[in-house]
Amino acid sequence: KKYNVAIAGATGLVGQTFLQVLEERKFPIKNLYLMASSRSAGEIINYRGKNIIVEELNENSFDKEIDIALFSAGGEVSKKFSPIAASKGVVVVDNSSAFRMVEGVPLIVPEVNPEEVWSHNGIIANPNCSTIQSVVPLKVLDEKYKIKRIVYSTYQAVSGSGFAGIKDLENGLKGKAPENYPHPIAGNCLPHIDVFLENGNTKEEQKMIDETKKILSKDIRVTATCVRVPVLHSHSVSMNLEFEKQFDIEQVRKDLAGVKGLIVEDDIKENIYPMAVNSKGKDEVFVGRVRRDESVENGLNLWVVADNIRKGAATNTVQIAELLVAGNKGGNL
Ligand code: 11C
Repeated sequence: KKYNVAIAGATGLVGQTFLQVLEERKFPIKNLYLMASSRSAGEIINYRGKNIIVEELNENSFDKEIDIALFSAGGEVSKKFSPIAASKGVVVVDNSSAFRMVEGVPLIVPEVNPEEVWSHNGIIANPNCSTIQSVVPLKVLDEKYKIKRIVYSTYQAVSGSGFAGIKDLENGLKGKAPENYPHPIAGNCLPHIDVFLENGNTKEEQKMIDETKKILSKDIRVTATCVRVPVLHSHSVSMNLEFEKQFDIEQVRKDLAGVKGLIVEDDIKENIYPMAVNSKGKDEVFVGRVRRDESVENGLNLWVVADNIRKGAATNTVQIAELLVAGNKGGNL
């Protein structure tokens, strides 16, 4: 069976990557509709040799027969148009933060909680990029050793801010002032991703905290510091974990090696560990620097890297759509 698929936000960085990933993974598409704001409407995008005109996303966009819509057009656009699409029988997989924490909206990382996809009421949320790559190694470790506390410290690429972030870094390297960030990102680290909240966390930090608990279905103690670094592609996350149960470090390496979609790169004698430059363009999550934190009982440190636009956004969204398609036994998705 083939499906009618729409992409909302088709001209953005994630939207463009949706197209690449759908093509690479041979997603069973009957008709593909590309949608964007009026600014981009009329642009022509080639998909598998066919020119498709980008339509303006509006209230009537979902009147035609569409099975699945992949949204990556920002939270406000999702809030407005995802419910309209869902009310017309479309299943929306939304990459924005608009519905992630809404009760009844599944928040899915296919390696972690694929079965929850079926509890949807028309909208399924794709988590924040830094959360996605972080929870992939956590499920097996929680099942075996019971996580007590997580400390995340992130090193996030400018592509997390879309084309505007990339432009700020490229221009900054030529000595130009930033337009997207409040300070230069070239030669700098900004402990500031998204807006600041009442409790002093940034929204990005709060997303990692809240989304981790929702995806793992567990009220774990989590804290995060999220930092924008002058890297073009791929986020890196240092994870400090504390477990209730004892563990054997060699067994932990084996546990991680057994996780689908996770690649262990950990040979310090050969200077092998995950790096942003190597994970660019890949769909897997990479983990290394697997070692005991000797300052606490049952403490573990990990270094986790993934392409934020692929596994952190487009690939994870398409994988969610693949779950729907694989589990569809002829009825509605
Ligand atoms: C960043 N993580 O790197 C953000 C981008 O909630 O989907 C994605 C924001 C989100 O800036």
